[in-house]
Amino acid sequence: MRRITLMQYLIEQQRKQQWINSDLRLLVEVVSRACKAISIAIGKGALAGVLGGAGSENVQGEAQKKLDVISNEILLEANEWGGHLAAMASEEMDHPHQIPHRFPRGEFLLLFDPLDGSSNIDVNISVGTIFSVLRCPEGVAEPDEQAFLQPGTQQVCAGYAVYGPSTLLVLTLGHGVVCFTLDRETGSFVLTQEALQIPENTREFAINASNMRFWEAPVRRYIDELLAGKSGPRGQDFNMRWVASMVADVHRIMTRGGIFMYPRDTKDPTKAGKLRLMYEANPMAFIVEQAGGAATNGRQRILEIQPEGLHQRVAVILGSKNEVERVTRYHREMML
Ligand code: AHM
Ligand code: MG
Repeated sequence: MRRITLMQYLIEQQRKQQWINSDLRLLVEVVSRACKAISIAIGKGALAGVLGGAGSENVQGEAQKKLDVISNEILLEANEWGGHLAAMASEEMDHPHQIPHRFPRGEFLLLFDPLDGSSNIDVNISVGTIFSVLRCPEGVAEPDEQAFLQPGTQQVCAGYAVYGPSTLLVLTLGHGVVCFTLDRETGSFVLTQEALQIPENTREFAINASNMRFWEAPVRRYIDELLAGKSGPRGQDFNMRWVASMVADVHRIMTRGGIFMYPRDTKDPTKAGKLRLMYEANPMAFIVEQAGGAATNGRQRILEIQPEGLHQRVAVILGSKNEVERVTRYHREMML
């Protein structure tokens, strides 16, 4: 079989399909190189003294891990100088990061969660990087927060890296989803799966059930029905999985189907959910839809939500289409 590296794949997308231009190609290449560097740092673990807390908090008041800070730095430094970006935004930074004036500016905005699931780092469980690419609005020279507040339908590219037994890069340019595996010997990402498709039906669900007492009625109903198994209204048994790294949970769903839910709950009425819209929910929703799945917040399609803040939280229900549609229907029937 012909080995196609990420670079070859992108050049072909630019040359034959004309889905991307040189700047977007460079952007994806640079992000993939940064992911490789993050993968190496994570792989060294305790040997490099990178485990444990950084002693700081991010804008959401969450304690940062050393690797959160390192991964954020790697992505910023890699992307600053290439001339492909107008600005960047990250889960780990309060405000957008401007491109230093000594470098040329490009047309794209890059958003990322540099190390998602980082509470799993110290116990050696899979973590990942999630990213989303938007166009900078016309005529905006110094993109502020407002420039980033575009609905997910405007994304031109999204992807995630999973740092697990293998390091994978899953990518969409808006024409299906492809997966690359890092060849640690050559240092290249090699195409290992094309046209990923999420099965429409599933018997597997992912939710943090410790929050059950805070769930809203439609989510309770749905999960109760699944738990009732064969003798319940669904007439079949369901299996549960929860890694607590969204990238790992979503990648399982991309591979064999399933439904992932981090619903809105009553734990903290000021928060619409736990996950962040701009650099977690939107890129994952784009990827999942491109693989034939669905993604809603129970009330509407995630990609159509008009963002109000860079770090805004949102409920997330995504994965196998028929299950996501069922939960969304329960919300429609029970919440209006
Ligand atoms: P993070 O971006 O601070 O790592 O938080 C997001 C993570 C997701 O990866 C995961 O799905 C979720 O938080 C797990 O939450 P919980 O610990 O409540 O189960
Ligand atoms: Mg995260």
